Amino acid sequence: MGSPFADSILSIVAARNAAEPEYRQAVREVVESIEPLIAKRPEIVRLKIVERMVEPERQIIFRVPWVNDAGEVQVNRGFRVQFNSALGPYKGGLRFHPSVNLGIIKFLGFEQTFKNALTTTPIGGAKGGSDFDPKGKSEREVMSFCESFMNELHRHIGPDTDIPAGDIGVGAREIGFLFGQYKRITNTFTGVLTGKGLSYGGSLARKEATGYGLVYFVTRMLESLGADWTGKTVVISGAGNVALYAAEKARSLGARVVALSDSNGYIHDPEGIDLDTARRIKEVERGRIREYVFDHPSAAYVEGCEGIWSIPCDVALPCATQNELDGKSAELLVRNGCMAVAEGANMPCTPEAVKVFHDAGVPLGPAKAANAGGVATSALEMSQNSMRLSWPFQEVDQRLHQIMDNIYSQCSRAAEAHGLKGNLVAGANIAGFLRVADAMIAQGI
Ligand code: NDP
Ligand code: 2IT
Repeated sequence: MGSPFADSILSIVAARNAAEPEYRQAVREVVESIEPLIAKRPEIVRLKIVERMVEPERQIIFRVPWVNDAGEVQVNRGFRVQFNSALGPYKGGLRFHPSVNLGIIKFLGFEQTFKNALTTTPIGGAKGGSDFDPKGKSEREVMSFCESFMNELHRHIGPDTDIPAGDIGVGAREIGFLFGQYKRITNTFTGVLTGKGLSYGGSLARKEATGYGLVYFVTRMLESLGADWTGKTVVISGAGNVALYAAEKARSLGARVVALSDSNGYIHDPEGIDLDTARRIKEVERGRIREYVFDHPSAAYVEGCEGIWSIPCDVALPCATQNELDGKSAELLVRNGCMAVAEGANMPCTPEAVKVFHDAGVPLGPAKAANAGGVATSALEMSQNSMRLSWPFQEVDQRLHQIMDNIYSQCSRAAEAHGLKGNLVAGANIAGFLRVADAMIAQGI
């Protein structure tokens, strides 16, 4: 039981979104975190700001028909949830994964709104995607799906309206196919998507940005403990865009990354993972992480993902997917002496895991702060596209670094100002919420 305010919001959300547990989980965390604000800002209650925030501005669900290589017609479901435009045009990624449904997209869009606010760039929150599984599909099948997806999506997006990007299952290849189809249909060449290839308007450092940004954020967490990356043992789940570039940056700062995973299992290389091999397998060959041991027989491959958290480490970075790190795994990490955890994925820690870390005094960098470097750099890509120029890698990386430092400062200051010193989860929720709430109040009902 929370306060009457939290209970009333959560009961509305439960009634309206009964079949969407991930969405309700994301809302609960924010609503409980902003409790200390509610007494200080009565207009938030009077103007029903939270009730308005938990109802997306617009939800689009559409049919995506396409033809596979066997000549058979396939039908997938497409989504775009335009959550909140108080701070700018809708912005957020597209996820292509068989587990995608409306509740998953809504949890991601809700989180995105506050994350984007923390970046202090002018972007609202959205998310989209499909239950299409790009795994095992030919290049032609992926292209055919992307084109069909854009045949409907194009009428809902635009460089000043809604700017999608990548997420799980959507990387530079898919963004290219989507961009090409948008351009063909609309006869415009604009920055309507981010994460584009460098030859047609993409930003340098966007590919690296989420992983690098995560590591910049953790640098500040380690500093608060009087520590740095040198000699730290790091466990990272996932082996996709976020995981690989978090690993690269952590290693460049002197850490040893000993584990990576995919949805089948994990590799453990106590000497430190050879990232060239990992990148070749995942980025070039689109293979499975188990193939790593063919080149590095001294490393171990273990079937199943959860066991990755039993590997002793100083820093744990869950970078695969939601609810991948539960209470039991959190207890294992704490028992093995883990000193900091930060979420590269969106909502990877279950509420039980979050509680274990808090009770043990292990700092936790929440997703909407720690992984905001990707979307922040997407906003930098939008700026470059609007100006029709492109900044050097170092300039984008420096801006990213400043943004991540600023996000950390906002979170730790907001936590302290509300009597929750060190609680970065509450700090991120309060700071992000306030920014969106103030803009909503200013813009009327
Ligand atoms: P990728 O598709 O590049 O990689 C995803 C990785 O996570 C793969 O290794 C994948 O394994 C693994 N994975 C996906 N689903 C599951 C699952 N159900 N169980 C176990 N492992 C799984 O995606 P990203 O790296 O881009 O995204 C990873 C996380 O980071 C997501 O939560 C995403 O929302 C978040 N994120 C991404 C940003 C970005 O800029 N790309 C920005 C901010 C957050 P497999 O190959 O077996 O599917
Ligand atoms: O979860 C996220 O922040 C992303 N997938 C990146 C979104 C974006 O618009 O770059």
